[in-house]
Amino acid sequence: MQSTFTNWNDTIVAQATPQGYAALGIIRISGTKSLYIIDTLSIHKKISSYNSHTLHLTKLYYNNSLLDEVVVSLFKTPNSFTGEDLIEISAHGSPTVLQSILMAITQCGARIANPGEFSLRAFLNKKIDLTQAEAIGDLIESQTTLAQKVALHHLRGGFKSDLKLLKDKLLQFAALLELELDFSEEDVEFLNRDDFHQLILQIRTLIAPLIHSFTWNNAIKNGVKIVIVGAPNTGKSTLLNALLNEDKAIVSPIAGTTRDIIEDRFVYKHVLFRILDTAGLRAHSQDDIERIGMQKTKASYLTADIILMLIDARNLNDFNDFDFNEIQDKKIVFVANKADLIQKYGIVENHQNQEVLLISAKEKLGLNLLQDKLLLLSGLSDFNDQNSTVINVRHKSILDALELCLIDIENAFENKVSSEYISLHIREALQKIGELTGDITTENKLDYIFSKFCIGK
Ligand SMILES: Nc1nc2c(ncn2[C@@H]2O[C@H](COP(=O)(O)OP(=O)(O)OP(=O)(O)O)[C@@H](O)[C@H]2O)c(=O)[nH]1
Ligand SMILES: [Mg+2]
Repeated sequence: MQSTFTNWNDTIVAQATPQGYAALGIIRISGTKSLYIIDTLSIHKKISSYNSHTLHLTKLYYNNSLLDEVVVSLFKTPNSFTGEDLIEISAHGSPTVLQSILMAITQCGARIANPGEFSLRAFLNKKIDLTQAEAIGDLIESQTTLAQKVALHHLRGGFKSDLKLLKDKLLQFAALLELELDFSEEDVEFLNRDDFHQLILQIRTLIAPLIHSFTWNNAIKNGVKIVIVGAPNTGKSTLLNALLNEDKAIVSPIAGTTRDIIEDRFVYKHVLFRILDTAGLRAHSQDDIERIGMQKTKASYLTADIILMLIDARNLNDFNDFDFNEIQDKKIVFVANKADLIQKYGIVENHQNQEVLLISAKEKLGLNLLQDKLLLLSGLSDFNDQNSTVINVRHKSILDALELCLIDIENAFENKVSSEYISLHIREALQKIGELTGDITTENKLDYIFSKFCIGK
């Protein structure tokens, strides 16, 4: 891909809404020619003569033929998303109409935007920092309200304010140390060593929860993975259907019905869960296909966040047959289905002191208990979206490097290593923070980050 930086002065255009038929379709133009272009198309109304932040109902024409009647939003530089003159055209959402408007705009001198180019311009014009730009991408991709809240928090600068705090503290630090270096011949100490140690600890305490929050990254973005396992005929497929509220998997009294893995998603109290129904596990199978199904089951529960172990409520000790060695580090919920046959619901304990939830998938009884338990095990039940959360891989890797750098500083201090050396490490730490907020970036890195956006963002 050509670098977006080389075409920095171009006026760019893109459809900001998805392709396909809809009530409305929005086209966005940004750059120095935006006003000229809209005036050329809106022959009866000179949009550029109005104030910024105004809306205009107008007809667009090209080569004397009417393209559409549209609403134009006018944003003049520097008060726009990109910081440039920016026009948003709300047209009728027909692909042919939108295509013809786009064509006319490019004929007037704009070019089709590269992925993420609007956000890139917003960033380059200092309208947003890098974490906010990335949050736009995360927000648009978010599939749950939780992911949306985290992204919105970043967009409002949540991450940025934490980082600023960090950076200020480090700068204070660096200044005192460098002062010491300037006066090195006099052998004075401006920096109180205890205060310094405290400060490093404080900074590490500040970033530790950020780093830890990445643990939730996958769960927030892609859903908590639950795999239902159990012997054939225990009602795994019936349970999947009950949780999805849909007849997704085939249910039958024949043992060994499910062979392939069946997967779907549901949201419970804002948390997205991915649930997988698998082939029943049994010690001996004569059937080749069933054996392949069982292998697939094993592969899938090894990557689960939560294993939902299902048995028949008529024998609460059936769990004993299961080989738990491979899944010792997994979260497991023990569920006994067909509780309608013993007319007992709620939480009981079996002989192994395992907590077992009694439910009936068929009668949809006890499901709330199970859902609450899954929510609890997901760790996201009391997730506080106001806390800064790192859900971006790039941020996580820089924070990891920053933490190592702080540990280095701490060790260097304890071992009475020279101030020059420590000051070097502090600079490195400041560099890392700059990389996070985008104060320090190379063109290549920016191109890479923004090219992952879709066109129109
Ligand atoms: N009484 C009662 N029957 C149930 C319940 N849940 C499932 N069943 C029945 O148990 C039988 C097996 O159900 P499935 O959901 O197909 O069981 P499975 O675990 O997916 O079975 P395999 O795919 O063969 O491993 C069916 O006849 C269901 O109607 C329940 O809560 N109560
Ligand atoms: Mg099944």
